[in-house]
Parts: sequence; structure tokens; C-alpha cells
Amino acid sequence: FAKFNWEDPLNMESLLTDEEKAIKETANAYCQVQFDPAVIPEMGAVGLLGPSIQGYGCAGVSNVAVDSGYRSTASVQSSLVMHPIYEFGSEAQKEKYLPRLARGEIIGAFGLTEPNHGSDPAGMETTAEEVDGGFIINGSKTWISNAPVADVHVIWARCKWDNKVRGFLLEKGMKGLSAPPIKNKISLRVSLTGSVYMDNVRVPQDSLLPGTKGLGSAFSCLNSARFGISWGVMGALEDCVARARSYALERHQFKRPIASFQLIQKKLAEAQSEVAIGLLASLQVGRLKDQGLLAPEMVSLIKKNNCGKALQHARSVLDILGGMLRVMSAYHIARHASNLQITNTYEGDVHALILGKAITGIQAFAN
Ligand code: TGC
Ligand code: FAD
Repeated sequence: FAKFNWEDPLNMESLLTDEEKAIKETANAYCQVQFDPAVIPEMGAVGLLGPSIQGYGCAGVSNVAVDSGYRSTASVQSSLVMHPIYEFGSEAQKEKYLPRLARGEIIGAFGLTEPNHGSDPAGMETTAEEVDGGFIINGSKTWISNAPVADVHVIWARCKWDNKVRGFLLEKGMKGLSAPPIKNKISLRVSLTGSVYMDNVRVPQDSLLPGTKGLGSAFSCLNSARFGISWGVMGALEDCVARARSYALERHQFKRPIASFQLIQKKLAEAQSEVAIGLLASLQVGRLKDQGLLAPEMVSLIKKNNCGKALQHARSVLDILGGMLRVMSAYHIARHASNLQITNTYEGDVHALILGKAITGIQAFAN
């Protein structure tokens, strides 16, 4: 038999290429430092921004090689800003924005959610009106990651001339555009979140992403970001297990390490099993994505499953720390558990409904 490695129970490493292994190691080493806005250009320098895009200064690696460390910031920049510019932008827009976004010299945000329309963006109230030489954008977005520091905003608006949703690139400093921060979040505190207000913002003709054709274009960006989340949450749970294990080996009760008790081992075994299974599921979806065989429902499945399992088991292994909430490991596991609550919500908490529709053929979420 092969030797069992608890840190990689199903030997996922054996399924990765040498390039993917090297990128995983680089990203893992890089993610050990504390967050600071100055790290965004650093992320660019090690190839973590827009990593699967070909050309325009991006790394052009496979979908599996994309590590999810510092995931929210990197994911918005890569999947929700660079991806739509790459997929739906003109050549001039790609040249103008992609290399600087890839280097982290400028920061991007993605504005889909509105105060009255979260799970149901089809109801959006933000509008674009065609005027001589450009458009006028009116509306507001909320819960937008990176918005307070964004240089460029991908804003989704309903176009008054044909009632279709399209994407527009709005730049910081445009008259009528403001992006104040939402303060005092109790989770994902390291990621900046804001509102975006657009009061008669006049944008030029070339701010329209010409390839966007309805809400499906916005949803296709979410496929990419949700895929990234499915990896990132497993990374967070992996860290929880490693920290809880170390504590359980050191902490003694009844004259034995608490790691020797069956109930503690059960918690660790169940959590690490979910990590192994969740990562393999994401790997399979990544391989299918690279081969052009992806169905969006597959992404819903791994997003829903991995976020749910990560939250459930992060909370479970947090119990192993008992009352020792002053130890660093407990702080980190509690931080992960709090962040994981949000990963269920953002990028949609509607995936059971999407899967339910695919399984039954009946749509549960609308008329
Ligand atoms: P529906 O009629 O189902 O679809 C409208 C059109 O879109 C197409 N489509 C997709 N295309 C590509 N990928 C997907 N995943 C797609 N899902 C749908 C669909 O084929 C159709 O195309 P067409 O050509 O027929 O018009 O639209 P609906 O309005 O009924 O959608 C329902 C639902 C619930 C699936 C959708 O509204 C939804 O996904 N809601 C969740 C919203 C959400 O996830 N928002 C996320 C905001 S961004 C964010 O949270 C960033 S977090 C950032 C961070 O990491 O910090
Ligand atoms: P609601 O839509 O009001 O949902 C509330 C609850 O009702 C949920 O449990 C939901 O599952 C449930 N529900 C809704 N409809 C149904 C139904 N038909 N059947 C059963 N249950 C239903 N958005 C962006 O556009 N860009 C970003 O960068 C971004 N970043 C974010 C960062 C953070 C930290 C957070 C918290 C959110 C972010 N979001 C972003 C918004 C996020 O995508 C929304 O919060 C999410 O889509 C849910 O919308 P909502 O908060 O309005 O909840």
C-alpha cells in the first residue's frame, strides 16, 4: 500500500501537472503574509491576477492552477473584472485595462447587486440611456467588493433602448459616481466592500462592453468566480483542520492529549474527508472547464457543496479549542468560520434552486 498522507488524503497532488504544483507552492508561500493594499501589485507580479487569461500580460495557466489565497480580492479582479473585459471587451478596452489589472496597478470592482435586487438581479433598476456620443447611467449598487478603492467598475445596467442588460466600464473620478465604504462588517473584514452610486454619470460610447448581450453575460462571469470560491473555501477548512489538530495534540485532559479521544478524532476525520472530496470535485470541474465541457450547474454544485461543508466543519473543529479563544489557532479558525458564513451568501445563495431546476425541470424561484 501507499503511505497515507493526512494532509492530502486522496493524493490530489498526483493529479496536478508540475506547473500546477509550482503555482500552488508559490501562492501558498505568498499567502502566509498579512493583507495590505500594497500586496495587490505583488499578487500581479507573481501572476495571481487573471491567471487563466491568455496574453495581455497574464499568466495563461490552466483553470486548476489558480490558487484561492486572498481569494475575494483576487477573485473579483480576475473573474469579475478581467474576465468580462477579456470576453466581452473591444481590443482597445483589453489593451487599456488588462495589462494594468494583471499587474495590480489598478483595481477593479463588479457591480451587479442592488439594494432591492440581490438573488434576483433580473429586477435591477440601474439604467443606461443613449445620448449623443455616449450613455447616461443612473442607479445604485450595494455590497460591492473593492468598490471604495476601485479605479474601474464593471457596472451592469438595463439599457432603455431595448430593455437588455449590458456591462459598462466606469472610471473613478467620473462626475456623479461615488463609492463609499460599508463599514464595520463582522466578517471578511480584510476585504473592502462598498456601495456604488451613479447620479447621471455620463460615459463615452467606448465604455460599453460591446460583447455583452443580456444578463447571461453577467452570469457567465459568476461561473468563474464561483469556481474559484469552491477551491478557496476548502483552503480555509484545510487551515482550520491543521490548526485544530496541532492544538489537540498539545492540549492534555484526563492525562492524555485530547487528540487521543474519539470524539475529537471524528471531528478531524470528517472535516478532512470533506476537504479531500471537495478539492477533487473542484479539480474535476476545472479539468472539464479547460476542455470546454463545463455546465454552469456543475459550478453551482461545487460552490454550494464546498461552501456549506466548509462552514459546517470549521464550526465543528472550532469546538476542539474549547474555551481557549485567546490562542492564535482559535482566532484563525473563528475568523475562517465567520468568513465562510459570507461565502454561502455571495455569488448567490440560490444554488440549491439552480440544481433543483436542473434535477426536476421545475423552476422554484420565479413565476
Ligand atoms: P435565467 O432566465 O435563468 O437566465 C438568464 C440568461 O442567463 C443565462 N444564464 C447563464 N449563463 C451563463 N452562466 C450561468 N451560470 C447562467 N445562468 C443563467 C440563461 O441561459 C439565460 O440566457 P438567455 O440567452 O436565455 O437569456 O435568469 P434568472 O433571472 O431567472 O436567474 C435566476 C438565478 C437565480 C439563477 C440568477 O438570478 C442568479 O444566479 N442569482 C444569484 C445572483 C448572484 O449570484 N449574484 C452574485 C453577485 S456578484 C458577487 O456576489 C461577488 S462576491 C465577490 C467576492 O468574491 O468578494
Ligand atoms: P436576498 O436576495 O435578499 O436573499 C436573502 C435570503 O433569501 C437568502 O438566504 C436567499 O437564499 C433567500 N432567497 C432569495 N430568493 C429566494 C427564493 N426564490 N427561494 C428561496 N430563497 C430565496 N455583489 C456584487 O454584485 N458584486 C460584489 O463584488 C459583491 N461582493 C459582495 C461581498 C460581500 C462581503 C457580500 C456580503 C455580498 C457581496 N455581493 C456582491 C452581493 C451578494 O452577491 C448578495 O448579497 C447575494 O447575491 C444575496 O443577495 P441579498 O444579500 O440581497 O440577499
